[in-house]
Amino acid sequence: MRGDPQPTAPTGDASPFRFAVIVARFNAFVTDRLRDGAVAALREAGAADANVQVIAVPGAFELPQAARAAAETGRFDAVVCLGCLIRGETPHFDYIASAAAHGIAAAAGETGVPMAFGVLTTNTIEQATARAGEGPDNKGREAAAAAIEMATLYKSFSAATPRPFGFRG
Ligand code: DLZ
Repeated sequence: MRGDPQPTAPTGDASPFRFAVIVARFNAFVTDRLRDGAVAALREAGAADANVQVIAVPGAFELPQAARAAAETGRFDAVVCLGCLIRGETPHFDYIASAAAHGIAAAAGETGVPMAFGVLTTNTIEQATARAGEGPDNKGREAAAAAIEMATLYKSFSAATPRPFGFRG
């Protein structure tokens, strides 16, 4: 039997953080809803509107470029990347999906700014819209929750007192 695929960690308090929400316009009928879910989740977790900047890019291929550029400004504690690829509709689905996933992971690793992956890769339009509805199953919401959790984690690292290697006290 399949386990619960939803993240189990608490969303946490978004109020100390600044977020970039980067949204691909391609398949906007889905990505607009992912964006709305992400922004709603950030607000509900306490993020001020002034601390949530929504940035549009043409398609999922451009998400890593914009995510990296946003992170390099130093103005964001976390980046939420949102897009939608539908296999039957997208001839180079695998190339774009791979470029987006690897590019976002690389940008997060190299900039030190956490980035959440809210890019749908589905076989059908129905599967995509089912993951972008109102409510907790919206993958934009899930990506926002991941961004809050990671921003909180990174903050805890910077607040931690360094200890010598091997210290056990
Ligand atoms: C070109 C293209 C195609 C065919 N399909 C999608 C898609 O399903 N989802 C998406 O976000 N973007 C798609 N794109 C656009 C590319 O991501 C990119 O914007 C263009 O190739 C320009 O670089």
